[in-house]
Amino acid sequence: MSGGRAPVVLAEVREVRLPLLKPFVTGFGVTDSRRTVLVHLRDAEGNEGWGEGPALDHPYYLPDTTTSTFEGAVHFALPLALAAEDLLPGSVAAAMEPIKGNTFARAGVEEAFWALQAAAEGTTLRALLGGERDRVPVGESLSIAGTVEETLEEVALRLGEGYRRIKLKIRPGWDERPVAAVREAFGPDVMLQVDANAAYTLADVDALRRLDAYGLACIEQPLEWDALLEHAQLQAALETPVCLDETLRSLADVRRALDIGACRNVNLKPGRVGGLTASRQIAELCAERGVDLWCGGMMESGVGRAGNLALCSLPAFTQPADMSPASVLFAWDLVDPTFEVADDGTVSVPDAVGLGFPVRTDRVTAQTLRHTVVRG
Ligand code: OSB
Ligand code: MG
Repeated sequence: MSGGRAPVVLAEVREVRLPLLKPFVTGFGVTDSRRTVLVHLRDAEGNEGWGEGPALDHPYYLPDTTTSTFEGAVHFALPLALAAEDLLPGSVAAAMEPIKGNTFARAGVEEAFWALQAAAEGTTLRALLGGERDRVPVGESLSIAGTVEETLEEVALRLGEGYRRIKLKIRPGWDERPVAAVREAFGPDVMLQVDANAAYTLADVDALRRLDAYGLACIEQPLEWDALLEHAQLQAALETPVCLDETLRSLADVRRALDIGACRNVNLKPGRVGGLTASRQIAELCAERGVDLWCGGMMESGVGRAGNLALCSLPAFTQPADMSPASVLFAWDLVDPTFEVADDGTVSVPDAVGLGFPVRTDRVTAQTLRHTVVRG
């Protein structure tokens, strides 16, 4: 590329309803509707870029919502990005830096510029990000079920399908019982971890210490989203590595958390940290510090999963990703064909140029709840 790229002639933001198959139950409550935000770009040469800002509909995971993400993308992230000097993804990320928070909005815009750049260069998102692997190991994140029997059935199904790791959502009253049952039924060798989505406090340290007996890969986000110091206190009291999700919203957050021992394991979601540029920096930091790193999920459509998948091809990712395919989460995907999990529990990183998956624009249009053209 010589000094930047062709001008962007179309830039639009869409709020899109995804066809969730069943409610997702976690420590923060029930998610039974899934609206997401898509960013769509086209340049003067006809190259396209799509990105997703996968905040949830509600503010019970983090402050960002689908609504705030749509507004943030339309009014701030996309206008700043379009004003970036050369429109390259790194410049776009830098141009959006004045925005505080609103990480999902920035990530959706940035992903669209990454995909556009890959399309313009005739290369893959993986190559553009500097990724190596062509297959990525994945695990499932299991909703809180009504009964232990239901949980065991779901675990049996996914292990049978080859998934490399099981993550159980927990909350006070639903923690040791399902964990003990899964260990009892499937043995000590299954990679097992739990995610509390901020449902505990330091007063629950005894209940959390009881989980030390089960050889868990990690306990994800036991305490409140902003409880950085408390997580350091908790980690000192636990043998199981604490993993942070909600608390880590930037490279600086990850550095602080590692510096004070608030976690020994990192869940990285590009949406939550403001995009793929920050994600790559976080990956580098984790590799430097020898900290286990894996890619989390936000129940993205295939548009967002495409970015996650390309990111996971970096060698810094040492543990399986939360990457259930659309066939587990949705009636259908916004990309077609989408990815599936192979018998060995891996997902193939696409070889196709640009985003890597063909977007079903007919479905996107049909599912659009609102739509703002920022340029075009
Ligand atoms: O805490 O990791 C989480 C989904 C939405 C919001 C938060 C979380 C999750 C998941 C789902 O666990 C993982 C996936 O996208 O497959
Ligand atoms: Mg989590």
